[in-house]
Amino acid sequence: MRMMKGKLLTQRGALALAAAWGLMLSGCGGVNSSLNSVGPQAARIEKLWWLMFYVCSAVFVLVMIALFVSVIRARQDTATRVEIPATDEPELKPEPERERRMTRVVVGATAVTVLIIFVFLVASFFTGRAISSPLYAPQNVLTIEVTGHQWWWEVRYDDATPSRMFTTANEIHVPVGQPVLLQMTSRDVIHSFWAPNIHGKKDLIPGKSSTLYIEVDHPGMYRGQCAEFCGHQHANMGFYIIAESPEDFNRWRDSQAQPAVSPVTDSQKRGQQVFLTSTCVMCHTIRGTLAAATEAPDLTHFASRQTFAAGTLPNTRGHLAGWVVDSQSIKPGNHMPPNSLESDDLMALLDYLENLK
Ligand code: HEC
Ligand SMILES: [Cu+2]
Repeated sequence: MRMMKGKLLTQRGALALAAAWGLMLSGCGGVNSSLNSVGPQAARIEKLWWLMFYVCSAVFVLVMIALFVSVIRARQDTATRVEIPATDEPELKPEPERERRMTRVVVGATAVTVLIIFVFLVASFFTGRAISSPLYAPQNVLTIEVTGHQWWWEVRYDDATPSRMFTTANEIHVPVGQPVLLQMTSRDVIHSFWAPNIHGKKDLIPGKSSTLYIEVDHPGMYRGQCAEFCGHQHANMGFYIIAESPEDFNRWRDSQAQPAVSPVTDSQKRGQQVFLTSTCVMCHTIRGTLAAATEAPDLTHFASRQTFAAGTLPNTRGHLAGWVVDSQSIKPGNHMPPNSLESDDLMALLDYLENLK
C-alpha cells in the first residue's frame, strides 16, 4: 500500500514537473519572440539560443540519469548489506578500485563542463561579432536616428536633401531586405531598444550615440519594447517596426516628407485653431503650421500611424479623445498634461488630428 502511494506521488510529481516545463517553454514561442527571427541578425541569435538549449538539455538529462542511478545503487547497497556485529573498531573498507573510478568520473565531468563553457564562449563571441560589425557597403544602408524619451521614441529619417528629412514617432518603417543603421541616443535616462524578432537589445545612453544594424527580410509589423527600466511608464514604452516592400516604403517616405495637409472642412479648420491657440504648440510639431516644438511626438502625419502613445493605444477616435482630455488616466505620469476643452472644440480638434494622414 505504502509502495503504491509512493508510486502515485512520484507519478504526480513527474506530471507537475512536465506541466511546469511545458509552461516555461511556451513563454519562449509566440509572435513577439527571439525564436521567431525575421532577419539575419536575429537568426544568428536564434541559432546560438538553440545551441545552448540543446546542449543544456542534454546536460540536464545526463545529470538526472546519474542522480537516479546513484540513488538506486545506494538503495541496493543498503538492502544487500550484511549486518556486521558491532566491534570496538569501526570497520573501514576503502575500495581502491571504486575510489579511482569516482576520481575519473569527477575529473571527466569537470573537463566536459569546461569544454562546453568554452564552446559557448566561442560561439557567443562569433555571434556577437557577426551581428555588430557593419557587413554592409555604406551606400546601401538606410540611416534612421532613434531618440529615447520618457516614455516614447522619436524617429528621424535622414536624407541628403534637407527637405526630405522628417521626424515621426514610435513606428519605424523599413524596406524589406535593406540594411538599416539605427543611430540611437537618449534625451533623458538610459533606455534600451529591443525588437526580439529582429535583433538583440541595445542601450540608448544620454549624450552618447549607439548604433545597431538591422535587416528585416519578411514584411510585417513587429513589436519592440524598451528593455531598460526607465521610470513610471517603462512598461508602456513600446514601438513597432513596420517592414514593407521598397515601393510601399518609398511611397510612405515621400508622403511623410510632405508638410501636414491643410484642414478642409470648417470643423477641421476650427480644430487647427484650437490646436494652435492652446498649449499643444508648446510641445508638439505640425510641419506647415506654427507649431514647431520638439518636446513631444511630431504630429504632422499623426493619422498615418496605427497606434499612439508608444504602442499603448490603437489610433481610433475614441482613444484619441480620451488621450487628449486626460492622458494621465491612461498612461499615468507621462509628460502630457490634461486639457479641459469645450466639447465642440474637442470634436473639432479630433476632426483636425484625424485628418493628418
Ligand atoms: C507639456 C507638453 C505637452 C503638451 C502641452 C501637449 N502634449 Fe501631447 N504629448 C506630449 C508627450 C510627452 C506625449 C508622448 C506621451 C507618451 O507617449 O508617453 C504626447 C503625446 C500626444 C499624442 C500621441 C502622439 C503619438 O503618436 O504617440 C497626441 C495625439 C497628442 N499628444 C496631442 C496633444 C494635443 C492635441 C495637445 C493640446 C491639446 C497636446 N498634445 C498637448 C506632450 C504634450
Ligand atoms: Cu525606456
